[in-house]
Amino acid sequence: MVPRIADKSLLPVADKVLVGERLSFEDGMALYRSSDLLTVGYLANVVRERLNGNKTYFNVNRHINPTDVCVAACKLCAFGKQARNPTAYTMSLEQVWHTAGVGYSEEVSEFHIVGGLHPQLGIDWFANMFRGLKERFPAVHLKALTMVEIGYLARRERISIRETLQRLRDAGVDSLPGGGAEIFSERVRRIICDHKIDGNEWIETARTAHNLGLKSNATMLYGHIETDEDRVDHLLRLRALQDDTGGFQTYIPLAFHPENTPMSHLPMTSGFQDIKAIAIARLLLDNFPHIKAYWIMMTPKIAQVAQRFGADDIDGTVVEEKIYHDAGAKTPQALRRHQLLRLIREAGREPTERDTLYRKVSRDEALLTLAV
Ligand code: V47
Repeated sequence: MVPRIADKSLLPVADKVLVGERLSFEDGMALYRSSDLLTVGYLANVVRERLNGNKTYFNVNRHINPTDVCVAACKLCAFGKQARNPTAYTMSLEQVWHTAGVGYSEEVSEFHIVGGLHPQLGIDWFANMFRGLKERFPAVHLKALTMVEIGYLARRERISIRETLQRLRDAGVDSLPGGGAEIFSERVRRIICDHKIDGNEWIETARTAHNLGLKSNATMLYGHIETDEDRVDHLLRLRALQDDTGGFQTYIPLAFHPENTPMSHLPMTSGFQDIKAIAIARLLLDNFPHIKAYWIMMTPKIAQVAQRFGADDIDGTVVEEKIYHDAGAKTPQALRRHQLLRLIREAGREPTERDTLYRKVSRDEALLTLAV
């Protein structure tokens, strides 16, 4: 039974969603223009349950940011610093390996490794870092380097994107995270991140990774100076690539955090916008298996509600997040496993621990209750 639809402009969209028909650019615009959050969310939840039933996925992961030195100076970012900034840091390889081990337990299944575009760190440094991590933590999946870092390394080394990815894969990289996509619109990119690869290069780098058998994620940064048209365009360009390669696993909408950035005059996104970003993504990205409500960015409270509005993943324990906390995020830097389980269960969902490739991870619950 379909609930009463308050916003009649959504009727044609609802008809399509309920029979599994693909939505158009205009449908995406109708969804963004609508304030009928309950209808948008209801439709997204139908698709979410069709694809993922009652499961909400999470993982036990650790973020590692080897350096915050960055040549790009993006207006959206509070994390990257110039090398001469006295507060900038770059870890030695030993420090990276040590950081990976801090708080490490057999439970950790993923290291999420991203950093700035450091002019002195070449591909050999990264390859050694990944080899060293694999030697020390052979069972941990390395989800590392955004398309932007791959593009920068390739240019720096004067080698192709394909060769860059091959060399990093041979050194231990198992998949790529979804960062750096920001918003593909040229007009907006010129203002918020003009020194990094453009939208087409991001897409083509992802295509090359997928063609080499490397899975990746995708993101969109919203809540700054982009329009609804830019958002829908971004999502449809991701959908088109996914039609070609099938290499994306999950999509993560990232709300802009303005504090400590050159765009600090902009307001934070609202809960309404955050929930809409999840729900509309679930509806437009019909070929993405998963939509993640990243609790660090959305707050645990909104990420929990999002599990009824299209999301089926809440990310992981994270441990030591820097990019959002440098930009003023007030969320904790880590959540324990039992806290994630509680959030998910209270949303009426079935917590399902996964590895990075969404394979189910089974644990001995009796041992875990001792560990939490
Ligand atoms: O690439 C940077 C964004 C991204 C700000 O793939 C900002 O599983 C908001 O990509 N306000 C990094 N956003 C985070 C990211 C991510 C996170 C969780 C999971 C995965 C995954 C990927 O954060 C950056 C950039 O797009 N970002 N600065 C800021 N001030």
